[in-house]
Amino acid sequence: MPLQISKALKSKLLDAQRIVFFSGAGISAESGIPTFRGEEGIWNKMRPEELANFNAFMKNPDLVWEWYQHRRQIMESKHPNAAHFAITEIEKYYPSVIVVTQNVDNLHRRAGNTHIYELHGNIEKNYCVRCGQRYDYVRFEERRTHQECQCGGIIRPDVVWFGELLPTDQFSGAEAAAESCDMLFSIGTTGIVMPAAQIPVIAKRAGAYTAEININRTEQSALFHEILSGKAGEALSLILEYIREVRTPIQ
Ligand code: BV8
Ligand code: ZN
Repeated sequence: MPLQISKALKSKLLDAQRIVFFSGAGISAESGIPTFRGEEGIWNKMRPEELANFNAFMKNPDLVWEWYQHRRQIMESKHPNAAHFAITEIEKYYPSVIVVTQNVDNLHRRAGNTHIYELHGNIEKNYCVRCGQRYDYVRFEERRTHQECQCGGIIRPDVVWFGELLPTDQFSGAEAAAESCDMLFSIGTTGIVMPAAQIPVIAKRAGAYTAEININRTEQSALFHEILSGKAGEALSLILEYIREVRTPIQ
């Protein structure tokens, strides 16, 4: 059955002023970036505990560094897809459109979104564990061995590992956005990882109309007013098409 937008969702899109798009790895799947927990998920081959945590990194920096270099290489050759670009276009039709992403792949930024909270960091950013010196958007040729700072400290990716706190400015900004939006779309996330998965709960509690866009049901599906069961690119293009029919661009 082709994807459709319900009457309720249409009327909300007509009157909304502030929309939050909450995204997970599934929004980047159509760009060719593997998700974490799908059939081809990267967590299937190796467990997050082994790689995406600080102790694993300090115990075996080369292994973890190589994994991130491998993922950077994948991301370098990929591009934002229709889902990312639809959100950038939707920005033109509403006073406030905010992206809250769990992804570290930088694709929302590359698609031109202007207001983004990166809850789990950004794989293109790095810093020295010892002195904090930043090495953002530096392209390290060396793939296998970890890199050291001038001070001798180890350079790590600026992503949030399991057991690490989320950047407070990012998470509090995302919470405030969820508390004050009229609508929240949750796109391509299993809704497992905390505290990120709280964002749709906060929005709903604050009275926002919430919709989930996913190719599967998730642990959070029961939370949402509406489920759009389909691919992110397709669903968001359909939503953009409807918005273009009923609203005029404000910027
Ligand atoms: C913290 C960055 C506290 C690194 C990531 C037990 C219960 C509750 C919580 C915990 C617990 N034990 C431990 C915790 C806390 C832990 C946690 O939540 N664990 C989970 C696994 C249970 N959380 C943490 O550790 C967080 N920190 O809690 O600190 C603290 C307190 C005091 C003092 C110190 C600390 C930090 C979590 C951050 C981890 N970092 N990433 C990196 O990327 O390398 S998480 C990682 O998972 C990614 O960020 C990813 O975005 C995120 C969530 O995954 P999803 O995005 O949902 O991706 P997934 O593959 O799972 O799903 C894809 C979905 O897309 C699927 O639903 C699929 O159907 C759908 N899909 C696929 N294709 C499409 C599609 N949908 C639409 N269209 C398509 N085409
Ligand atoms: Zn240093």
